[in-house]
Amino acid sequence: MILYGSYTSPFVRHCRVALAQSGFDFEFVEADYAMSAERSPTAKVPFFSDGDIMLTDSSSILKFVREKSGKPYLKDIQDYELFTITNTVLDTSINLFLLENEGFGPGQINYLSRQQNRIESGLNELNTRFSAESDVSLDSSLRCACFLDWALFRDRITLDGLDNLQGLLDQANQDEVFTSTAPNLT
Ligand SMILES: N[C@@H](CCC(=O)N[C@@H](CS)C(=O)NCC(=O)O)C(=O)O
Repeated sequence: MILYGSYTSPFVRHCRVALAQSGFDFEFVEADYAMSAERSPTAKVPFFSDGDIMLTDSSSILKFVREKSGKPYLKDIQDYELFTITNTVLDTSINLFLLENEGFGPGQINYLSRQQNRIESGLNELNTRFSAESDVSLDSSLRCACFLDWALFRDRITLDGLDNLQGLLDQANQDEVFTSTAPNLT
């Protein structure tokens, strides 16, 4: 099994954690923009190969790894819903981050201020749906912890007043597999 990606991507991190939890032997290969444009139809990381199987999205990679190791993946509709809300907030945050690096922000483009509002409303909603006791073995919780840690690392958010999300992240940080994949360890 080979996982291709970057050390800072939260999508890649989630796959690294799942692979480490599975106990499967896998190789991690750093992929730059040129390699991902050549190997993935969406020109994004992560992408993954296992023999003839080629997967190009963190969600399909996670489903493959969880099922191959006999573990549940998004066990019920609420787990799935939380995963997808988190993904939308994460995608939006990354989109804004990349655009701001190119000099475009919410101050200049209306759509980007809607994107910024989406991040704020999404975070507030996630704070009501997760708790410090949320089960961090679930992929919805793990996706959220990967998002929060990335957004803090990139100074995109604060967790002031979002105590449940802070509690969820604190809980994830008890796990050595999670901490060993932190974006600041690059
Ligand atoms: N839906 C994809 C999203 C992956 C994604 O957005 N990856 C970012 C890195 S965190 C990327 O490769 N961005 C490159 C670009 O936007 O050009 C997944 O879940 O794998």
